[in-house]
Amino acid sequence: METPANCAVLNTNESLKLSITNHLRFTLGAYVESASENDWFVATSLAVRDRVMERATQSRTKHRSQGVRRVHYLSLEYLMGRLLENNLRNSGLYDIAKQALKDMGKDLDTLLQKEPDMGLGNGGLGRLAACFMDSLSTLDLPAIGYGIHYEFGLFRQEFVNGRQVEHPDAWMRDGSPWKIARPSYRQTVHLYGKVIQKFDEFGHPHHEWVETKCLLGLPWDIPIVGYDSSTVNVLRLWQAQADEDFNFQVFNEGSYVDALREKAIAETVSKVLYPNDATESGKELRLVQQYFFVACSLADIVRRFKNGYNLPWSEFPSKAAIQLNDTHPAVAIPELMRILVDVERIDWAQAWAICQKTFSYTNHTLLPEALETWSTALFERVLPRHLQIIFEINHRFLTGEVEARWPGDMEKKRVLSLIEERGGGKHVRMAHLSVLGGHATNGVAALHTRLLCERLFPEFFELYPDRFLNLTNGVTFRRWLDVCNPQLSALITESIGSGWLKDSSKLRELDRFADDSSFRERFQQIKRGHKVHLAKIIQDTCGVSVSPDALFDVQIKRLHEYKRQHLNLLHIVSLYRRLLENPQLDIAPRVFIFGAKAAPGYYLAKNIIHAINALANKVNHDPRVGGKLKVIFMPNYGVSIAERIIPAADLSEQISTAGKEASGTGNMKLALNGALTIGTLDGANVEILEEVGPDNIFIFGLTVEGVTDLYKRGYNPWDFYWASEDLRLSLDWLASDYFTGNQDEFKPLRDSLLTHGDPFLVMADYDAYAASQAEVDKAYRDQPRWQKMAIHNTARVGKFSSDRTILEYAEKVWKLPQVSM
Ligand code: 26Q
Repeated sequence: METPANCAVLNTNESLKLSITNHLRFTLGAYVESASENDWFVATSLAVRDRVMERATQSRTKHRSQGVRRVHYLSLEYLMGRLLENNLRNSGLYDIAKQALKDMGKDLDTLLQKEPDMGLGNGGLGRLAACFMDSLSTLDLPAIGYGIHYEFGLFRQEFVNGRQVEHPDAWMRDGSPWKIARPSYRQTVHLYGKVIQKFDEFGHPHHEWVETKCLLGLPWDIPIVGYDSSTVNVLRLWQAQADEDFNFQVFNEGSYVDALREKAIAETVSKVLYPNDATESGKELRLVQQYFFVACSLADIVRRFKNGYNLPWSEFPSKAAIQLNDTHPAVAIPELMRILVDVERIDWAQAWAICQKTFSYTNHTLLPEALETWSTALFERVLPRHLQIIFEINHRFLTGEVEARWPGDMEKKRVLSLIEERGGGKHVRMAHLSVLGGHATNGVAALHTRLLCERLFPEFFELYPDRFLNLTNGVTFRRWLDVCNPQLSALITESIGSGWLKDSSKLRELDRFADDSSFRERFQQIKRGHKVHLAKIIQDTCGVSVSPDALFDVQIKRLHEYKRQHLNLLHIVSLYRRLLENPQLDIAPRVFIFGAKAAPGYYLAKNIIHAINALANKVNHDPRVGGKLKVIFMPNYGVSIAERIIPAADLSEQISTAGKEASGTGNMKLALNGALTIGTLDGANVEILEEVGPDNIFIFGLTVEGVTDLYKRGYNPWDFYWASEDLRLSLDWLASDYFTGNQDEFKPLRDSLLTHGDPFLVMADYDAYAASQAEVDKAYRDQPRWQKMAIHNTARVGKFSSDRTILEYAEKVWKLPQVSM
């Protein structure tokens, strides 16, 4: 006989029904008969959570009792999206839940749409962290993700007269059924204050950080359910709270209101995600956010080490690996040094060795403006002791290893220093700190890693060649195929078995089906089904009707000049113009689909959004184009909208200036779902080309070397302007008053391409891009050929599973065991 307690969490129809109705009645206080859709969504999520939490506890217990090494992933961003469908599919509960709800008169798929996205990130870096969490649990690797419990995630985007308007994203205004507060693991964080040197009774000096301000960090845990695995790791997000004791003094002085104002200020620390995907430097709150979550996370890791084992500190790295997701959490390096040297009183050299064995760093960008630096003046005010530690690390490095390798070479010292001197001020180079403070630095695609070694860190690479390695990014095939495209997932499983979901190399077995016309027909029908669905969404959100038989041409990613949405835009203007000149122009009908948010202060990016919307407004209402052209800008692009667009895409735009896009991951998701790539030889496109073969991809434009040569020769965009009539007319038309009635509206865009030197070589690549687009058009009109190419894409991108990436991290960087339950 089952005990009632056990009955409550069985994976059966009856048990799930009981759980859901119990949550409706006892957790939410609702009547089953009159509960809202949102109540049903919450109750269903809680019923699933019940089934998952026990496994989270078991995983933790097992990891602790076996004393295995864990990886601690430190990231300022996690773009988790929705969790219910993912957790249902990964845990094999989807069909049971669907039936159970149906029995109670509810439609699961409708409830799934009730869930708000957890959008605690900007773009690729944040979504990568989410894919990695999925793979870590799936592969039974012991892991904890640490981040910030932002009250407001990335802004919600609206268009008003074609312009981006930002609104707050109150993702957890109604609470979230997935997160659980852990008040017993609350941490205290110190900030500001000053450092004093003290001496013990033997005359040995040490440092004390005093007169600090205190903050509390409350952890919220989110269970991470792997696919077909018993491991449930957690994502632990810190929320800032005021330290009530600290304010007691003020209360006693009768300044009740002042005290509460202090409290409100303390709580701003985890209030909002910075909506930039390139550095916004010098913002004190950002530094405080970084240190706040790093200090909480390290204290948590240290607590676990001290309570769990009775080991000397030298064994710390054998229990804990810490991965820095870009330099954003790099203050963890001086923080661990502070704990070891000031608190635990370990000598410097030993502490430094522990640090280097513990940390590793992933670089996500080569763009000089996106490399984080902090002015030493600001750093000293917020974290005085940490700045001292950084200076000491730097002093020992420059006078030790650098001097030994390049005696007397001041130039080498200048370029390697952790401190940069510019414009009269000193700045801490967080990337240098990250390379120096760890044992591994990796880039996120082969080309990017090569450029990292050759161009960004050549002297560090000379000094420590073994410290650098490539770990090409990947994406989780569960969310980006099984969840978002269950129809294709089922067809693949029917054709080659379900092994591909855990071993993506098996997808290659699909390759031979490219020559099977009945398979091609089914593959195409699935794509068409998604296009019909997306067309409906487009109709509902944009009020534009599009044909599912048109070529769906998709560019979805953050808006940035280097990603060159304006290159795409110029080509559409050209098509529009050529169609008006010649209404008989024989081209396959196309729907151009954009999804992109611009950083609120990125003026030119917002100008490009406005230009695309203005063009869309004209094209979509112009009867003369005969339905051959539509332009759609889907507002509020995010994970959930991506899950609708990606399965419906025919063409994937990956058109960054060569050398600027570190990897890209949307390129992988789209290829996996059978979209063909039009792209430059940049980031992971290079490796996608290697995998799918040159016949199944459209590559154009300058290479990294071509870009360098062009700059060396002296780039003049006017040369290209005058050389291409098509380009000239398109750009001039766009910048005229035709699209908005105001001839100055898109002057910033035009000026950036001409008077301001076109830093991302849009003009230089335009003709090659247009020619490549003509090839796309030709290929699409040969549908059997196109379908074959699409199938080869799905079949050949198994390399880009985040499982492969994570297994490489586990083997080469973290040295982690797989621990099955
Ligand atoms: C830094 C300081 C202050 C405010 C914001 C930031 C900040 C925030 C987010 C800087 C950068 C980011 C995000 C960068 C990012 O998403 N990079 C992308 O990472 C992907 C995963 O590796 C790559 O595929 C993309 O090529 C890369 O652009």
